[in-house]
Amino acid sequence: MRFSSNVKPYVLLLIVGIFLLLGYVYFSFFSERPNRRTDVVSVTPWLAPIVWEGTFDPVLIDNIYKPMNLTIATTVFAVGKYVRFLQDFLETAEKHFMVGFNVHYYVFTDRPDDVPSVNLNQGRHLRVIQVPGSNRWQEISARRMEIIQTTIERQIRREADYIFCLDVDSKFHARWGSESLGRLVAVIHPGYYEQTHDRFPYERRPASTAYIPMDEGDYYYGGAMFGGYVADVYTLTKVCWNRFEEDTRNYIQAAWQEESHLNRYLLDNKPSKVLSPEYLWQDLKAKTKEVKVIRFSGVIKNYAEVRPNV
Ligand code: UD2
Repeated sequence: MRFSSNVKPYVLLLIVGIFLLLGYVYFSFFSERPNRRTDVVSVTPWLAPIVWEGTFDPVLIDNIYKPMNLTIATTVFAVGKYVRFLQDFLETAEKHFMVGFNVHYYVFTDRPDDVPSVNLNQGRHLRVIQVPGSNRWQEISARRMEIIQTTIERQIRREADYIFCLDVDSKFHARWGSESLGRLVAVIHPGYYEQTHDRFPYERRPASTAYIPMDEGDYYYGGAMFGGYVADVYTLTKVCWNRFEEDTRNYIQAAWQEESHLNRYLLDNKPSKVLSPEYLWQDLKAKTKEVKVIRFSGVIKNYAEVRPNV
C-alpha cells in the first residue's frame, strides 16, 4: 500500500506519539521514584512497614511528627574503653539523628570525667549516668537491659515520648529521622538480611529462655538498636532482663546475650515498624545494591584492645 504524500506526516506523527507514550510508561513503572521500591520487601507478613530509602517521603513524614513537639530519649553505654567512641557518636548524631526534634541523650559510663564535651543543637540535652564497670563485656552488654529498665522507671518515662537504645561504637552518616518512629521498633541485622531463618544465630538450646526452634523466626534483629514508645521499651527491657537472670540461675547464657533475648521477645511481640539494615550497617561490610543509603554504621574496632575480656 502506498500513502499519498499528505497522509505521510500524520503516520510519522503517530509513530513518534507511540514511542513517546511507551517511553512514559517505561519510566513511570521501571524507574526509581520516591515511595516506590520493587527490589526489596517493604512490609512484614504482619503488615508493619520495613523502612528503606525510597519507601517514604521525608518532608511529608516530618510535617506530621514535628508539630507534635516530641522528645526522643536516646540511651548509649560507654563503659570502660568504649568511652572513646562517644565523641564521634554524638557529633554525627547532632548532624543526622532526629534533627529538629528534642533529643535527650542518656550516657551510661563508669568514666564520667572522660565524657567529651560536644556542642548540642537547640532542644538537645545530655545526661551522664554513672554505672559500674565490669571485667566481662558480655555482662556490660547484657546489663544494658536492666539499666535501661530502671532508668525508664526513675526518669525517662517522665521526660520522653519515644526512646532509642543504641550501640556507641557507631557513627551516623545520613538522615535517621521521624520515619523511624513507632510503638515498637527493631532493626534487621546487616549480617543476616540475605539469609534464610534456619541460618540465623538465634539461641537454639531449649534450656535457655531465649530459645527459638529451627522452624520459627521472622528476621534476625540487631541488638545495637531497639526503640519505640517508652512504655513498650520498658516492658521489652524488663522481660529480657528477667529472662537473662533466669538463665543465669540455670547456669546458661544465651548465644548472643541480650541480642538473643531481644530476638525471642520480638518473635512473640511483633515490632510495629522494622528498620532496614540502612539503619544498622557495619563499616567492614561492603555496601550491597539494595542499600542506597547507609544511615548508621558500626565502626571497625579491635575487640581484643577495647573489651575488658576476649
Ligand atoms: C553485637 C550487637 C550488640 C550486642 C552484642 C551482644 C550489633 C551490631 N551489635 O555487637 O548490640 O547485642 O552483640 O553480644 O547488633 N559496651 C561497653 N563497654 C564494653 C563492651 C560493650 O560500653 O566493654 C557497650 C557499648 O555500648 C557497645 C555495646 O555494649 O556498643 C555492645 O557491645 P559490642 O559493641 O562490643 O558488641 P558486638 O560488637 O559484639
